[in-house]
Amino acid sequence: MADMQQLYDAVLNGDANLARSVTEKAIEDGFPPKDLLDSYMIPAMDEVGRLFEEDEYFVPELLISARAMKSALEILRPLLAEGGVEPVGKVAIGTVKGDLHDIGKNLVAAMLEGGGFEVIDLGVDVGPEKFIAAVKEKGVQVVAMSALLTTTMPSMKTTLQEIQAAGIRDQVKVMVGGAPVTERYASEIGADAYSDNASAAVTIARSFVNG
Ligand code: B1M
Repeated sequence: MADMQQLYDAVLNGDANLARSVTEKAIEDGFPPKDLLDSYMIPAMDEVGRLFEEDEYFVPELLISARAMKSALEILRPLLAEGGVEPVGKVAIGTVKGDLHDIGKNLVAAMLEGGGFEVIDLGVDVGPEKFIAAVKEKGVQVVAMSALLTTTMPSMKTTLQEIQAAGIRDQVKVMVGGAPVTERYASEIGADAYSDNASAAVTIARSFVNG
């Protein structure tokens, strides 16, 4: 019988191989995929977020936990889709035009997935047209933009202006983040929220979809 505490610990400690093998064993043993996610993996990621906020975990620990979570999720994702489990919401995330940094963006995407969101990862160097297409064609409720360069931060403003010009601003909440971005900048450009870390981004996205 799979030891489910091991799954929680594997995500918490960033052990991707163990996370994968316990998940495989649990599925073989007949554990419902959604229980694995809701009762062990998401609580472990919540704990990772808490430890990060309390300065007990740092970026490397976040990254390895996110990787462990992702490797177990790869097994669960098709099973969850089959079971018709609805995601809590849909987010399109990308690093803005001109910017190729993706470590922080990937971490935010993995934490959002861990938080039960369907994440459409648009990648890096993402222009306004791709964010707009995700809102129009995929029905995302949240657009999340990341920038690591002071020279690419204005792409966030341009994207917001183009979302407005496309007439879809009221259909979507926009969140921004990345090392040089500030709360003040977010409010100046008319974003709905700023987040300085991946775990807070999940809390904000949840507040958006829960009204
Ligand atoms: Co670049 N780089 N880089 N770089 N790079 C920085 C950002 C820099 C600060 C280094 C420095 O000079 N000290 C500097 C920017 C200066 C500035 O503009 N103020 C810089 C520069 C100048 C450049 C180049 C221009 C260098 C050159 O070619 N001359 C070039 C630009 C390329 C381009 O993008 N067009 C460049 C290239 C690169 C590499 C390709 C080598 C590599 C990126 C690899 C990759 O991402 N795949 C790289 C790296 C690794 C860095 C540093 C060292 C690390 C960035 C990182 O990954 N941090 C960085 C210096 C530093 O930060 N110490 C630097 C870890 C990551 C987890 O943190 O992304 O901040 P971060 O994400 C956090 C939060 O910000 C937040 O959550 C994350 C987790 O808590 N967050 C969000 C991020 N996005 C969010 C979105 C949200 C919410 C929260 O929702 C919307």
